[in-house]
Amino acid sequence: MAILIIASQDRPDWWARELRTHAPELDIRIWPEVGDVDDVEYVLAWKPPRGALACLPNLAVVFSLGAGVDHLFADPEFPAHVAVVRVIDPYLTAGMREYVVLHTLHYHKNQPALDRQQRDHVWDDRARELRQADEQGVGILGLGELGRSCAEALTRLEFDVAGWSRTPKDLPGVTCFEGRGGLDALLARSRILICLLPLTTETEGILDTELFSKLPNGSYLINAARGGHLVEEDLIPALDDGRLTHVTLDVFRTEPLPADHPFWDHPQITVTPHNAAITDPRSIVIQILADIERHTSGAALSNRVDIGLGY
Ligand code: NDP
Ligand code: OXD
Repeated sequence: MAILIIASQDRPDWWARELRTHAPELDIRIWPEVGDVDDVEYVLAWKPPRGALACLPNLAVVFSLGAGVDHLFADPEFPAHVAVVRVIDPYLTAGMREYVVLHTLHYHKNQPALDRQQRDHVWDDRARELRQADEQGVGILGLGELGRSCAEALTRLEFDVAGWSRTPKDLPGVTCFEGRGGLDALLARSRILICLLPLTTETEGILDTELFSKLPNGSYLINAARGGHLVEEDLIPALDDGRLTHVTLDVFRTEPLPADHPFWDHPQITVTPHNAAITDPRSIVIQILADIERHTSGAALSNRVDIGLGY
């Protein structure tokens, strides 16, 4: 039995080192040095090249090195019979919670306008209408592992939090909406909209002109999910016509964001390099090894993805 790491864009040596620290007896290989393909039963993957998984005849489980699994299903040759396990990890959840709280507070405290005032040497302490946190409607698209934790943290800060999911939810202090029928009501009350959805055929391109038109005028957007959620060409017109005031983007259709992309220099766009929450091999590897043990003994895997739903 061998474990193959396919993560050329995500520090494969670090993952290998962590695996070897905890299980020195394992046969660990790093793509593209696969060796005998028949040996490989488990793969740790982040954005594997097209066809890389399909050529492993005895592959049983793919461990996504992120919470999202769209990077696996983007491969048209993805072998649909294998099990997929994704990351659910307290450090990852904390990282996202911190990112979302940071940028929500940035908007709540009107920081983009204050930054402009400092640049222009303007002292104006009345530059925004007074709005308390409990008058600030915050909407979260996606109430899964990450969305729920962000909703709880923002509720503790007394924001007026609502969330949207595919199936009904009941979260203390959070107004919950579900399904396509519930989306408009969430948008209408969200001055700060946060996207934490998985990228699937249902959610691709959801952040578009039509959605922006249903938000209160002058809203803020934080997209920490996937670049594919945003219709990029719809964003700058929505900022220009005042529908949106400022947006924070951690994820992009093309990553790294090309140096000549207009988002880099736009004064109303904050760009971060897909680092809202980072998987930490030190904690994930322990989970992966436990799952391999479970799989070997015929027990159920943890955090298994529903391939039909795509998340
Ligand atoms: P989960 O699978 O736990 O949660 C997904 C949520 O989205 C669920 O509430 C689900 O609804 C909802 N959802 C899915 N499809 C739809 C739909 N069609 N309509 C309405 N709601 C829908 O995912 P996580 O919270 O763990 O992660 C979310 C995403 O965040 C990841 O897929 C990844 O893309 C991104 N991410 C980004 C990172 C970064 O650094 N920028 C780091 C980690 C993750 P239901 O509960 O009903 O199933
Ligand atoms: C993830 C990510 O999906 O880092 O975990 O984007």
